[in-house]
Amino acid sequence: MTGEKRRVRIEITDGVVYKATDDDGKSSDPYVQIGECDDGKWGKKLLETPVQKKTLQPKWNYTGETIIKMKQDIIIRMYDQDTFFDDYVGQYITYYNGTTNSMELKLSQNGEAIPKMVNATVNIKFTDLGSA
Ligand SMILES: [Ca+2]
Repeated sequence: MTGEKRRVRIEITDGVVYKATDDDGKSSDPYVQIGECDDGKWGKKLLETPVQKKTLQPKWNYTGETIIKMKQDIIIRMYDQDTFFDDYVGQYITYYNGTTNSMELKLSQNGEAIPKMVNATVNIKFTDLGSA
């Protein structure tokens, strides 16, 4: 049912960054955040991976648990960690449908389902752990 709170395990295994954002033009320090999406905007942060240093093929092998409402829009977004201001890489906007699901997300500037320009990909698995 829409709005029902579900406990969810989220595994963020790895990904690819297509455009290096570090000053040397060769690498990035990527990490991924997942948050609630309210009216197309970033809302409450739910999870965040550690940073993978100096790589365009990050392997986070991260597992976290959170609570997401059914049909709640969520944003999966990637940043490159920098000393002062982290660079935004891209995002994907979807919603939680209550099923166990592995997918490769294509992250873009605006997070649309079929982006014209893909900035990065992220492999992610949602496992539904029941009502919360
Ligand atoms: Ca960096």
